[in-house]
Amino acid sequence: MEEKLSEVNSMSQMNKKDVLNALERIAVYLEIKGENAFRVSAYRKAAQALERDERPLSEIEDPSKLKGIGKGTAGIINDLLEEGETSLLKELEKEIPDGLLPLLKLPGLGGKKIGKLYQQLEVTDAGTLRKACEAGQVQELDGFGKKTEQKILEALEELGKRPDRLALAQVLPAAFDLRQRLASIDEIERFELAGSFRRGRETVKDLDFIISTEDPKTVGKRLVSMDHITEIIGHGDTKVSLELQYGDIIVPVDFRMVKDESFATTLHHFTGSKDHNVLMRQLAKERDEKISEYGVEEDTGTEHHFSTEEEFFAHFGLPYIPPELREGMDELERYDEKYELIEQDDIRADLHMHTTWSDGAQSIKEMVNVCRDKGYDYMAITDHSEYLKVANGLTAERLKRQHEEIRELNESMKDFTIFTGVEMDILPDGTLDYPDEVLKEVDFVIASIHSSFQQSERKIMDRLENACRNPHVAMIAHPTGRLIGRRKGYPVDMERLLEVAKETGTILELNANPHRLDLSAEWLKKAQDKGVKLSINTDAHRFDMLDYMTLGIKTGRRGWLKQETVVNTWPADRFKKLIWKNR
Ligand code: DGT
Ligand code: CA
Ligand code: CA
Ligand code: ZN
Repeated sequence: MEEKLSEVNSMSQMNKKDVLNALERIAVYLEIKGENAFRVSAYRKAAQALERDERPLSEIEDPSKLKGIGKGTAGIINDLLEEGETSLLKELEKEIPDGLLPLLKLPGLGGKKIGKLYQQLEVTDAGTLRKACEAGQVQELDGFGKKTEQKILEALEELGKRPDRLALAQVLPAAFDLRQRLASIDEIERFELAGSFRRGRETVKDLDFIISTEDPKTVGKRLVSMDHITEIIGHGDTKVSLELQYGDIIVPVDFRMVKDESFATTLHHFTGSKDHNVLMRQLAKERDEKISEYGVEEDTGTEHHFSTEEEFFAHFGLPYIPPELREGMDELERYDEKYELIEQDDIRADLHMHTTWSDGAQSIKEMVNVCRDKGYDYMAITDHSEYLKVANGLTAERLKRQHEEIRELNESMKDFTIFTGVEMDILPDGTLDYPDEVLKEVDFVIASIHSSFQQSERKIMDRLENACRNPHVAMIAHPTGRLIGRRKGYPVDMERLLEVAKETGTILELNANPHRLDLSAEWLKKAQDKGVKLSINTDAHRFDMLDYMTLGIKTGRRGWLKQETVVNTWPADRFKKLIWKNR
């Protein structure tokens, strides 16, 4: 399955979060420049005023009328809204060295302190900061000391360390870009991205490309002269290993070049997993055959080549085992063509997404159009509820108005259904953000946790259970709240949650955002075995994020999900019965 992810950040209009971020960036830049505190705080105050006001930006006609926003800052806000940029920010970006912003991540360093380092010691990035620390210059500055200097050095060390594995989300730009480039190299006959990426793992160590070509020398030369390369690790006749930089992420990539007759076997070998390969080799051995990267050899010396992986598996009397299942567990015995493993074409709806009504970047109509283009039959619009102020969550009143608009739009379409919905916060005390009188009018109510992650497992479970037991709640979104490689999530007794979900008929989500992939494949498997209903959704905040569905499907396949388990593969009327039953 190929990802169709379009370029990230394409032409999105600014939403409230973007504007708040831009104002904060201006404030930080001014601090670094050493501007007076009054001017700096004007931008922070403006951001706070916007954040406090619960209307969407489109409804705030004159920001200067809000308390805390002056004429000057209002002008900047209008620029941001109308142009998506402002000359002030652009000038500051030009003036202040790029390398200073990452230093904000170091503990104890804010805009003011970074300003001192920049102005007095000419620090411009992590490297110059380290040198200044090592020379003992930092401890001499006002407001710094020996201890601070030591702490900064230690933090720099941590910052410089490469993580062992990269989250899927971090390698997507590289995967996307490299696929395009390989497609444009004439000497390449076909290529495929193999390894853990192809198997759909949440994190990867590197990317592995398999390339078939008659002219590996030329291809190799073209590979080592690409953009983004920071280091050539190896450059041989059949293998090129590179490190490429995308944003602040360094991605190691292996390219293996083979003749086309060996492509399928090589692809299989480097798709792995290692454990799956061990199983295949055992199987071959029982038949007095040997699998190598290049083909299958009988003990008579005859070598077999295959033009596809299907033929390779068929040689051993096996069906085509999807890459997501190749983990060296029981896939060889357990998988056959009758197993209705979820696939992209089964998906008829996306049931979790945001619009400009809360913190999304596109209007309802724009999201609807993209979902229709994808060939879906139905969808749900699920903006945030009132509690999530940072995301401009909807009051009951605004929710009602939005749903009127959705119903109207729905009336105008015969072949497509838009369900009204909401992503409602489960509050820290376990109560829900809207009363039942509001919820009973909504088709698809999602409940989710965005706050008080530090609570005990017991408290968290009370919150989740309470939500499941409300007859109007149809689904729990991103059930653990984790962000891969960044945040563990809140403590969940997952066995218990599966039981409650099963008992109450609550759907659990597989959130397809590559930072989340929540639930994980391991829990999906258990959920399905227990008879819990699941749904794969993108949680898109921009229309290009609706493409994340493909990544969700991959994770679902790793969890051996069947089409029937995933409710957004059901026809619209069957889905509608499900969400309205028992209410
Ligand atoms: P990772 O760690 O995310 O890069 O995971 P993989 O699976 O992509 O691992 P990688 O890049 O080291 O190797 C790609 C595949 O090549 C791996 O899944 C199976 C195959 N492979 C690599 N080394 C061995 C080996 O020593 N024995 C066997 N049987 N297969 C191997
Ligand atoms: Ca790999
Ligand atoms: Ca590799
Ligand atoms: Zn959401």
